[in-house]
Amino acid sequence: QWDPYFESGRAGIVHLFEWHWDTIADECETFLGPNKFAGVQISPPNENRIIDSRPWWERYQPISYVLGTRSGDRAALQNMVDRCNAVGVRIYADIVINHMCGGGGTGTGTAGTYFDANTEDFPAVPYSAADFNDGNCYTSSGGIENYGDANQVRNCRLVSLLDLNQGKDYVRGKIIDFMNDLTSLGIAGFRVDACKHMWPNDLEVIFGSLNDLPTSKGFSGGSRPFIYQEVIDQGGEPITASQYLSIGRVTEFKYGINLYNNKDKLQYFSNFGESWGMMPDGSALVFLNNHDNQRSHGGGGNVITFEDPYNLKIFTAFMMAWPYGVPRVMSSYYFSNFDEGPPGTQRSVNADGSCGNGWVCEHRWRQIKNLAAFSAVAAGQSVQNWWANGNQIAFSRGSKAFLAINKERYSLLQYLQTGMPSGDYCDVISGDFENNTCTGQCVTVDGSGYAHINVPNNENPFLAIHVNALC
Ligand code: AAO
Repeated sequence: QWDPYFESGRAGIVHLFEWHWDTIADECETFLGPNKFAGVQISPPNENRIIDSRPWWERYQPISYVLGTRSGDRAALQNMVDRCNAVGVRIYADIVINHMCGGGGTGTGTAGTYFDANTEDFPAVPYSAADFNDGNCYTSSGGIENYGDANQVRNCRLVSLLDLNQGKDYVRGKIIDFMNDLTSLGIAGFRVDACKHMWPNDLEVIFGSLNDLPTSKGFSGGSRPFIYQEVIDQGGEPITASQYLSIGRVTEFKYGINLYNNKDKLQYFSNFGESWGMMPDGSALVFLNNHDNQRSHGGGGNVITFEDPYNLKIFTAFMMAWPYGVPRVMSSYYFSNFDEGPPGTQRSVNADGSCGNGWVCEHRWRQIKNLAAFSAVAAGQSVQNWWANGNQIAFSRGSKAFLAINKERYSLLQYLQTGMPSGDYCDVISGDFENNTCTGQCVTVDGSGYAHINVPNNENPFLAIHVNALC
């Protein structure tokens, strides 16, 4: 449950936050597959409560496990998964199993199912009041009041969301059926929402009971669904990420904060990873920002987002080049308030490959787009030839790939060991390598592995070469 089952030659998961299934299918075929991205994290696929203003966060209020949301219905989901798998791009579903919708009120969800949140009645599952944790929560409000008390964090309501009791066999069974339904469609794994708010033992039983990924969808026999659990651990609370490491991977929230806090101290990064107080490499799912903290939910602040393109590009390059964790790239839409839902129209693609209609599409920015192929080539190679000079660094991944970053106020002009075989390589940051043609600067590596490296102090102050892109 730690292996994302990337196809070989692929790297990186892109979170296509709030994208429609049909648009994701197109993106797999026309962009993600050709550019060697490995996977997509999709928004929650099951029915949610409709909130009048249609905020993004209504997706985190399940009404049933029927597959129908504003991203599309079951048929569209199946079609997307098949089309993405066919071009080597895996799909991982964001799933909300800690709770159902917020308390109070009645209504109809996005798939047309009736619910009553006063009596905790969700007939399409079905769940009724006995399936919720109310009797196990001892705060006066019934909600989480103190993150210092693990019992209430796990048994009381998170921001009033009706808290399911995963200790019950019946509830476990419904969650298992839901997850098995998704993998039967060819979905390769899950980002599991709000794991801090569930008991690790319950999750272990649930995830341990899942079917293997189906061989009929191209997975090899015995493949366990990939699991990455959302646990926000920045220290200071009794619930820690380490309590979940035996179950699957965990989102490493210290990663983005460490990058942000040290963004002008590149020379310190030579041992970035576990020795910085983060979880072991094989446990981590890493990212610069996510859909919450880019808009001040679930913490926020102190992270690098698309609003700082300079640092976003540089540190995405570092993330994709450095061997720690499974990297995830956030792909956003523009917003002017923190609740605003996605644009009403699907992303369009401009002549230069960027997106229109209000979608940011960080993953399409040239300097980020070209990192998937770079990272895939580097896989399995160790960091070598580390070089640092204040706020300038360079390193190679074995003899396959080489990255140099310049955050000083002057050009980086050095004769450096790249570790690579002699040849003329295409810098895939200053340009592209497409149809065997390089539009970026050429870097000549001599017979001893050295090259004259020139990284100007401009808006793209880094350089990346690898053995699959020659001039
Ligand atoms: C909405 C409304 C609510 C309403 C509710 C029900 O906004 O007013 O009561 O509906 O009607 C999302 C939105 C919520 C939304 C919800 C449901 O963010 O606003 O509520 O959908 O529609 C905690 C959880 C974490 C969670 C995060 C947001 O532990 O799991 O809150 N993230 C996931 C999703 C998220 C989603 C949900 C869960 C719910 O990614 O999109 O909510 O499905 C501390 C704790 C964290 C805690 C934060 C909460 O963090 O450690 O565990 O996250 O507090 O703010 C520093 C600290 C850091 C600390 C942080 C904030 O950074 O280092 O540890 O400050 O204090």
